[in-house]
Amino acid sequence: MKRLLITGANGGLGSICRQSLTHLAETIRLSSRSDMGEAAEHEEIVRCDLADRAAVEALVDGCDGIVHMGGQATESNWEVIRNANIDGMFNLYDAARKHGRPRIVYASSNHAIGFYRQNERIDAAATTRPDSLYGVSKVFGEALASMYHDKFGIETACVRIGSCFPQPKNHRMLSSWMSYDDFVRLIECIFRVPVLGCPIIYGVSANDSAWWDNDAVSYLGWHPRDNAETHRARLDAEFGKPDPDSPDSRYHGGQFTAAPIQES
Ligand code: 15L
Repeated sequence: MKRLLITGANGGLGSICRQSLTHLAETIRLSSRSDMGEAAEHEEIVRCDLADRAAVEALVDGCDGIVHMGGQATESNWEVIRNANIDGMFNLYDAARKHGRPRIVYASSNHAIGFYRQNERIDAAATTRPDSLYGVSKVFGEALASMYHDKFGIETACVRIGSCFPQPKNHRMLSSWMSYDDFVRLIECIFRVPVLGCPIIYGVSANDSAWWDNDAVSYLGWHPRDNAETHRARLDAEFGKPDPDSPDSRYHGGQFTAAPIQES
């Protein structure tokens, strides 16, 4: 690509993208609401609030790929969710429609299906069961991506990211964890495949106890290599046996299923 836009470049995964995706484009344009430091030679830095429609139009102009990591990444009150994940998503997609229809990686989340029980294995065809306002906003984003694909041909990989951290932090993440290396390999596959479409992809490593089936996207050629199981002994030693009645042991979405609606 000539220019790849990474939104949310200061977030946990945005920073990984900034470090690890330089080989995908001649220029990487980075956006965030906060200070991103000095631009490297191949970088352009744009401070931008996704809720600002005109600013997002200018941000997207000239980009032939987008990795959309921006927005609110956990549960919050409705105003925060709406600005970042509803208005922000619309602004991004409508700008993409007007400016060359770039291919998009959308950071959706397992919280779009968080109310499935941990004894249920699901695939991309499963009905959504969001576990929070945040999860609802991720379902909205997937629906928006689908509409912009069907109507305007914009291709999006809707990645329902599990728990993408350096290592699993608790027993739930033995199922939901995705390593940074598997995440980067996934983004490479998404931009390499000749025809992407608008698939739902579960962002999860090759964990022995994974709940999510990615058979529908085997055409991407993505073969995750890491396995959270290698962390089980450490987690057992640190936390002991998990409480079977805790939301973290019951539902795919863990604690998000028990989060209250926050007043503004
Ligand atoms: C998410 O969607 C969050 O962005 C992340 O912080 C984790 O909480 C993750 O889900 C998870 O479910 O572990």
